[in-house]
Amino acid sequence: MEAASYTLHHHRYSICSIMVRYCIAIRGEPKSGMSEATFFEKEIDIFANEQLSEDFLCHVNPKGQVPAITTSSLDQPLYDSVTITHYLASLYPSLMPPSHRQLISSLIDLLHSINFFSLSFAGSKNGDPAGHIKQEIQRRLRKDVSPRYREALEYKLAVHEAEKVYGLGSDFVTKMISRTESLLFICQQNLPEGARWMLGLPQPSALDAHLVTFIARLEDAGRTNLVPPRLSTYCADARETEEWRRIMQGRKTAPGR
Ligand SMILES: N[C@@H](CCC(=O)N[C@@H](CS)C(=O)NCC(=O)O)C(=O)O
Repeated sequence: MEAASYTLHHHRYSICSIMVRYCIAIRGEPKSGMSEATFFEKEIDIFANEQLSEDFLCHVNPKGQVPAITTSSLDQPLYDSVTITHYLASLYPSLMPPSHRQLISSLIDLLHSINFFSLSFAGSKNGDPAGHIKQEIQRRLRKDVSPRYREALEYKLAVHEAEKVYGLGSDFVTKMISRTESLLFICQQNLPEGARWMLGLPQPSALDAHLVTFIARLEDAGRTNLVPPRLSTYCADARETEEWRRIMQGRKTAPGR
């Protein structure tokens, strides 16, 4: 049987894309009886609004976000980093070893109940990224576009209002900070003394891929004060690994930080 091949649509400074890229980098051995899959990367320049193109919205991700995976192995593209992670774990079991699957999955869900955009961009000196994308969607909607593209842009606008524009309100950001503190407290309790990886597992799991990226983003966005020292060391050690270096190529998780 021919090995499956996947195209990951991503952006180098997208936190959710980095989470998935790190999962792929640490994926380990394929499930027994399955052959190794091939992963190609396609960069979508979200800073130049490529995620708003008709092709991307209609054929890759109606939410107009990265990461997303397209493949001939599935009827539909896959999008949302948590959904993609579960799919990857079904192919590469060490991402969610059966003995710890439930805990890994619930901690990843808890982590993703935090709006990363709020913590990354609230009070940003680099303009208003949420407003900029909203204006671009509205600009395209004023043009003579095909009915399917109009519908796709209207859906994207609704998603964007709910997830991004709303996410920058100060009460909402305060709530996200408090969720972050609770999450990191729980995670620290699940990092046994002296352990390299969460839950004391011998190799990194999907939880490490999501958590390391999240902590790295907090630090790169100037929110180091939210990170307990032991988790900061845990993240710094992970950032020294060959897998992290390979995907990040010496970059931070956000530009110009
Ligand atoms: N819940 C989604 C969030 C994806 C997301 O918001 N991606 C951002 C980059 S981190 C994006 O594509 N932003 C461009 C936009 O919203 O138009 C996931 O976990 O994948």
